[in-house]
Amino acid sequence: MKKLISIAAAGVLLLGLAGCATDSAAPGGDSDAGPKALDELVVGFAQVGAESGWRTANTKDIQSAFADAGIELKFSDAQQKQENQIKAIRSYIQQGVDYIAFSPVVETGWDAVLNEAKAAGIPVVLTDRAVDSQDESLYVSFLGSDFILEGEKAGQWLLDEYADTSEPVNIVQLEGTTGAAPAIDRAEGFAEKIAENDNFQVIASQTGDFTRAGGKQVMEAFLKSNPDIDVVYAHNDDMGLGAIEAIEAAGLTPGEDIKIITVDAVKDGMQALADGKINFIVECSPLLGDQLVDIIKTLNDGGTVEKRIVTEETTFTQEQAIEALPDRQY
Ligand code: GZL
Repeated sequence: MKKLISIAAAGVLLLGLAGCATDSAAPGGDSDAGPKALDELVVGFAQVGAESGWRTANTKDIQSAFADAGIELKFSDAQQKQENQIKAIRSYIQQGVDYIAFSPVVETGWDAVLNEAKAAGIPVVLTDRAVDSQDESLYVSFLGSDFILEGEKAGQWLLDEYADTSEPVNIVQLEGTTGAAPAIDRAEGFAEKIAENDNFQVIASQTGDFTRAGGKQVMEAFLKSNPDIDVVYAHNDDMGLGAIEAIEAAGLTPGEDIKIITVDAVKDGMQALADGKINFIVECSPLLGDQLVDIIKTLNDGGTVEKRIVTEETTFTQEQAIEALPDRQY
């Protein structure tokens, strides 16, 4: 009799384990039970920080999209520190959320924590910024911009603007956060494009960490050590706005004595563009919330999503900014 009971108990244990393995491997819940109701879903989002107008617009848009969808969003702000994002992701794994989404502050150093999410059966979606991991199974999808193209668009404007110039054009570059995908790629795309005109030379390049204060501080140093700067290429509006403060403090006229190109097209940047203090802005949309909700809903329904979903973006001249400003959402 004892033998019979022990075999039955072993059988129940195996079934239970099998059931557990199926549950933990199923994205967003138990694949046998089908999709969860949206109000049962929990998503953990690890945000970079609140370093720029773009970031605060991105956070607001994601939070309102999940609120509108009735999906619980756990949110963390890493103050631009990778260790804080990793801590937040680990905490979401501990809490057993259904999905994790995050914008990696830098490209490298994510494999360990993403493998922990994978082992826990929690699908991960990258938003805004990418990781350089060789193992693409560590995330379901990347949703964001083509930063190389953004850099190329900035460089193309310069080529057109100086098409008839035979004089050297001295450019200083305000880089985004060191190691961040937008900083790496916007520099790459821009450099490739301006190489088409050998009058262009980047005489100084340094990170302003995507902040207005950082852009101002670096631009002050550039102005002190470079007497004849023609152009500033800033990887985001906030650093460009900081550069404007430094240029004006030096008694020069931004947009005229020194031309400025930035990326993002947030309201403050567009206002400076309309006022003639910035000459050209390449748009980078922070409005990723609805697309992220759609990805989560599709996965929850057992569907599949594209590995890379690139957002639609445009560019703005001073005239276009004057027209677009009244309807600008962020
Ligand atoms: C780009 C985003 C960048 C913005 C900056 O998608 O990661 O970070 O261009 C923001 O304004 O700080």
